[in-house]
Amino acid sequence: MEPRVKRLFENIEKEMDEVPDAVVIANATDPHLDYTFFYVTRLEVGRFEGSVAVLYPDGELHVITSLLEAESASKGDFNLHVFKTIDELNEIVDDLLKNAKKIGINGDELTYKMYNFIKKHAIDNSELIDISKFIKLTRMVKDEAEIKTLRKACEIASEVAELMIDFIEPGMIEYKVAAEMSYEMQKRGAIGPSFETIMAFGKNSAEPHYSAGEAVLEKGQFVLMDFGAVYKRYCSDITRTYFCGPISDKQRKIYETVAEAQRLALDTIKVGVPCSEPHIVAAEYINSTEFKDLFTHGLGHGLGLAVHDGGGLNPRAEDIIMEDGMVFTVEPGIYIPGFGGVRIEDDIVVRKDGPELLTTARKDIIEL
Ligand SMILES: [Mn+2]
Repeated sequence: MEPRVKRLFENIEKEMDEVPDAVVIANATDPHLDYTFFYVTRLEVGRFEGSVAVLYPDGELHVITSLLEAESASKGDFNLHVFKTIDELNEIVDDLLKNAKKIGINGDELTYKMYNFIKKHAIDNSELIDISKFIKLTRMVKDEAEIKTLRKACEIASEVAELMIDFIEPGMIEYKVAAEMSYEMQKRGAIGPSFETIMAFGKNSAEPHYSAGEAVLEKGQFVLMDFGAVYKRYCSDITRTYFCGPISDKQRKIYETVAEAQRLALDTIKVGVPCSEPHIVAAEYINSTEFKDLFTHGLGHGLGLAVHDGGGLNPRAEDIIMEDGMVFTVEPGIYIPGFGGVRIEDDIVVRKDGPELLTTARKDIIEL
């Protein structure tokens, strides 16, 4: 019995009259892997291309994989089926779905090819239903094992953010600093960066989705870094903005405004609050200052096995109510085209009385 599988079916049951007889999670080829496969199997190692998980309402979990992944899969706690030939694969899946009149699929992640694979193995007159909404809701609420892993991913990123305070100097190139950060994260146990590291000097910091280019750091510039670590498949995501001194009055004002917006947003976060609330509070504050309309994105997103793990803190999320264990980024920013920007991002767990901070790097005004 896998409690995560059980919880998924419980969430389906809350809204659907008839729950599916089975849910099938099917990976195609990397990068078309459904992280829900890793969520239910808890497998920390292995790629599992072409592997399939079959989930039943009582929490029973079956995993079908090839010989290539047999060793990695043997570490899991589920019913394992290893196939050597395609005929064997077909036989196993046919057998697991022989009583399933309704089959749940993850429409958000399933490729057309794997959809047809499931359809081929479903019995006649069976129905395939998209249950991606419930998968998202289930994965949004992290259990303590997940939070422990996320805490470590965040600790690695926080340490590296602080390490950069002494490392970065005028004359350095953006991409070389980004490379140093990846190296330092991996030295601390990360398997790699959780996305392309953003290292933006000067006016480049006004582009929220810049990456790292060839700009050379000069005195008086913003230094915006947005990055994260993958640890045991779980992602952290942190942003710090430093200044290659001396800092100007305008830079200071932008920073203090973003920092206050983040404090106000964090103050709203607790169990029972709509996910739209923190964004509204942060945006209203920024819009009441001279930096009106310069906060141009949502306040935060869900975080977990994926960097954008479903759900988020934005004005459209009024129907999703915060629950204990939800993990979000909280990242207000102000961006002035041609001048530069500031973003401060932390990762938090929603708790009963307020947010539990997972990222801990310094965020006072720092002149390098
Ligand atoms: Mn983020």
